[in-house]
Amino acid sequence: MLTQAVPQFHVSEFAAEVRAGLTKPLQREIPSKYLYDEVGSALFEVICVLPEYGLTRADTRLLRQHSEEIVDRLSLPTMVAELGSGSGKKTRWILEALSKRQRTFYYPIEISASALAACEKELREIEFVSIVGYERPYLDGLLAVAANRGEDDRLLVLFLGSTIGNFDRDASERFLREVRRILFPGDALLLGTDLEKSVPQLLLAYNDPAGVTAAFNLNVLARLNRELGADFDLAGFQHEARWNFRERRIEMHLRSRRRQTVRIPGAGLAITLEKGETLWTESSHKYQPEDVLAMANRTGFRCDAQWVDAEWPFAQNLLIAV
Ligand code: AVI
Repeated sequence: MLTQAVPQFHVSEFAAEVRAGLTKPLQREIPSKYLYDEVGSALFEVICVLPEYGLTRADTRLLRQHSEEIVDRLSLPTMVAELGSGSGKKTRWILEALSKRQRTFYYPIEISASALAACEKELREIEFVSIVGYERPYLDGLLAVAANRGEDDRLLVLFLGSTIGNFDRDASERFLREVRRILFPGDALLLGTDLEKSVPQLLLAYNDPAGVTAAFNLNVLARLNRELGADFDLAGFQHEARWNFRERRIEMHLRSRRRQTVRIPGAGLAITLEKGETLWTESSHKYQPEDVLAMANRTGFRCDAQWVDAEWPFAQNLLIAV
């Protein structure tokens, strides 16, 4: 696989965002993208196989069952760009279906070099598929892919796994509009969205009894210790998953078990946390199937088809740029 690399997070950007988040007046935050260093990405892979977290299996099941039908709905030839390919396991089904009909160019776009390497290892043996990875933020990578398209090429963008749910609702629509601006009418976006389900089921999915999600969440503090010289005592924090009824999202927080002062020299910061105060680390929005149709219409797409998993409410949505 060829990889087009561009340096990602400069330490200064990381430090500035951590500083901005941790000094917010009402609720301190750490941006969720910083959960995914090498350790965090490995822990996320384990979350995906936990019995309590059905999201990834539902996503994969839908792709396995419906890839032929999805591909039948596309205009060919189509090149495939994936925003956040991760290990690439789910993408196999689409690439196999597409490569039966045409030679297929696949462009995974990832900020993690190790995830890109894993993705290429997973998919490189599929016949008639060429892979060129882009180690860049999503929209930068997509712009680069679109700039190299042939005159007759259509583009299929994959945004799987309900990563869209980790954006605030406004930000998710802004992001879809940005994606749409890069596409031509008739191009496609396959969007995975996790659907609303019972609150106890959701809470268990984000606070599993084996403690893997807790480790994933706490690792962000370990990362601040490693990369910004912070002195977080991980034992002084408790992982918490809560359902926000108004916003219809799971929130992950880290609750301080005592009043404590933490120094983060790399961000030029020292903060004092009260006992019980939380650091908000992630939101995971959940949808109704019709929310996705409305969101598509508001952002320059129409929903061509929607497939919902029977076991774990999750929808695969094929959106066409209008
Ligand atoms: C990557 N993303 C869709 C996951 C989610 O479900 O929001 C991240 C995650 N956080 C905790 N468990 C999984």
